[in-house]
Amino acid sequence: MSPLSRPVSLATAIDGALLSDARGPLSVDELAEGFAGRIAIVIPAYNESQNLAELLPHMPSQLAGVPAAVLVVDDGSADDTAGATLRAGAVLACLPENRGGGAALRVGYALMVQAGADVVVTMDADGQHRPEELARLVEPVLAGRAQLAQGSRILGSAEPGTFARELGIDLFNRLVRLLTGVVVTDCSNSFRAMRSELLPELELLQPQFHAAEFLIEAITRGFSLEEVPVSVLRRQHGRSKKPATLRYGLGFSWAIIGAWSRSVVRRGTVRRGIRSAKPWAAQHRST
Ligand SMILES: Nc1nc2c(ncn2[C@@H]2O[C@H](COP(=O)(O)OP(=O)(O)OP(=O)(O)O)[C@@H](O)[C@H]2O)c(=O)[nH]1
Ligand SMILES: [Mg+2]
Repeated sequence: MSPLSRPVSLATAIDGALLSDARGPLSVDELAEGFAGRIAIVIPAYNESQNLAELLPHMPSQLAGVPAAVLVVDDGSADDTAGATLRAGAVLACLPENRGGGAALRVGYALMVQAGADVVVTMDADGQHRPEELARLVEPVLAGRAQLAQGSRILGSAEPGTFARELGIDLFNRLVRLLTGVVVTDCSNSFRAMRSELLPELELLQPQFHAAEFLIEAITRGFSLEEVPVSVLRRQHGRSKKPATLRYGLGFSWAIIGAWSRSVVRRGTVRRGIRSAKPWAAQHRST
């Protein structure tokens, strides 16, 4: 059977994602060939063709001797994000309509858990995260010191941003620390690496303001965390997908409070012997 005529029916099972690589459509089972036992680098991308064309050729094929492979999740880009992904030899998950970066990441997590990836790394498509730092980022996870390695521009470096952005990062970190009692220095940074076993345990709901929700879920469920110094550069091309400052600030704060409130309710229900639901994981298992 030619690769182009391979069935895609299984691929549509996970949130309608259509999977492909440079050879043609892939099924979820075939995805395992490229990702099982490996480090999966999951990149959500919305209208990032120019950035991906520059970023993807620099992605490593192994980190500390462990093979690595890239999955780009594109939901409804109007540009050639899909073509840039496939031309660079990465695997593409395409969603029929735009759902937000958090929703795109959940599809990536579900696919990588199903494909049997060992470690999942998330990074941005816009060139703000450096492929050269991936090895340093995954090191605590590969060494078994932490289940989640969180990149921190505060411990590392950041190209100067707007005052509002820097103030926001500081306030969000303080809020996470106040609510969870854990010191994190860069809760809005989605450059992170994790053991894939942790993913089905998390209740992730945010379509857009997902970075801190993920962290709070991991912390409040007792997963071990280590921060790693990383650089955050300026976006290379195109425009930020973030909403205006005030809406972003409110949305992000609400996401933090929401994730923390759920953890408080969960602690109560677990004490009473009731298991909490895990929407995306349950959906993923039922497919
Ligand atoms: N698939 C998908 N990816 C998205 C969506 N929104 C944002 N992203 C990706 O998520 C990553 C981060 O998005 P950005 O808009 O750059 O947000 P940011 O890096 O936090 O903000 P800036 O510092 O302003 O660039 C990029 O790779 C985006 O392409 C979306 O709706 N769908
Ligand atoms: Mg960005």
